Amino acid sequence: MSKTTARRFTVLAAGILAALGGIAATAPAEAAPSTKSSCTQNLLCIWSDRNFDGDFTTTSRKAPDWNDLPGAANCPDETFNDCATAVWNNTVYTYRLYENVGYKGKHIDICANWAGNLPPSWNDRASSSKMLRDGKSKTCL
Ligand SMILES: [Ca+2]
Repeated sequence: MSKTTARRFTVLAAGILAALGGIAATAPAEAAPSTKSSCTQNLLCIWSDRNFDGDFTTTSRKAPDWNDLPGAANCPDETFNDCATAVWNNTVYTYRLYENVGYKGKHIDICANWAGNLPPSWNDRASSSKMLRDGKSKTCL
């Protein structure tokens, strides 16, 4: 990188930082949105809105009733039951989501490390989940 290019980059970076500082200064402190970075390793992370937004919760291994998952203040009935729109399977195992509590009804498999919005037919539908110990599914997202 030439000196001129480096200087331009520095000026640009300073401008971006100033802009971000301005945004942070005007945003209400209590309105911190959940972001994808909230999802730590070895967890199945769940968001109520598209693109990792809205209410956020995590689970691992077995979650037989998503009514019991915390953090769904803005979901109907304030539970994650029928309220999940985006997920990140931040684990090395496949996770299976079920349409009903108690691992009942139809299911969809989420591949290890898959992150995204659930298909439209699964929006606000999942009600329980479990990790598949035997690893991979042939038809996971
Ligand atoms: Ca359901």
